[in-house]
Amino acid sequence: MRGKFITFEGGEGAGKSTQIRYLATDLQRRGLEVVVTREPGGSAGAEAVRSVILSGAARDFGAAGEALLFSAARIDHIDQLIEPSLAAGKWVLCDRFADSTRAYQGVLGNLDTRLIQALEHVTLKGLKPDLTLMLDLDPKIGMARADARRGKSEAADRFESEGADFHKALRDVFRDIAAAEPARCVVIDASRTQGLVAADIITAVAKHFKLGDGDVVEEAMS
Ligand code: Z5A
Repeated sequence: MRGKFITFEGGEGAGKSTQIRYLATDLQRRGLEVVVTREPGGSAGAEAVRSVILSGAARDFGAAGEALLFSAARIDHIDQLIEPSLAAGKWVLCDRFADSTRAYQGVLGNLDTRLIQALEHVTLKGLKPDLTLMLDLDPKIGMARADARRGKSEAADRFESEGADFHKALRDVFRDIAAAEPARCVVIDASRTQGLVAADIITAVAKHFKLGDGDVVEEAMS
């Protein structure tokens, strides 16, 4: 049986990477095979594109140029990892996916919606997440978490260095995407402790896919 495809979206420092680990543990304990991956990246070719984009070297290409690069990376990621894993019955948990292109390059980059739709058409070839978890957090808190994690010596990357207005607008865009596709998206309040957020996510996933209760929920909350 084909596996399931779950994506995590949200602003900087919302806790996506942290929460993917909790969910992966829960699903593995249920006996499911899980693949954890991320965008940009997740395959050799896409990781190479990731370092170019996050270094800021492609910033001068503008939003359209960056959208093309994210799309090229996504094609490799889907072909090399996501589709083969789903076909093998694995559950794929992905840290960011096409909603990030819609939000960062599409809306905040002021690109024509038709360009984003055309890119999705050629890139995704019909692939759509079965579930998207939108981690919603005040960007001030998210940026503070990311700053603390990065430490003083490390420079902010291409998107971390955008201003407060950008990150505030981003939060609204992700909320709008979730509101427009309620059957696919669940908004999670990411302002609480890691355990409480994990418990919410595991409950949402169990409900969405009609799984029984897992044992990671109580553990995460303790
Ligand atoms: N991008 C794009 O523009 N277009 C696209 O199509 C795609 C991406 C796919 C990738 O950056 C950048 O590419 C991203 C969008 C853009 N830019 N930004 N900004 P990335 O992969 O390097 O970073 P990220 O995706 O933004 O994730 P992140 O900064 O690593 O944040 P996170 O994964 O959501 O959070 P985390 O690493 O789990 O947690 C951050 C810190 O907070 C860490 O120290 C945790 O221990 C802590 N944390 C986590 N949860 C909590 C709670 N609940 N309470 C307190 N502290 C917590």
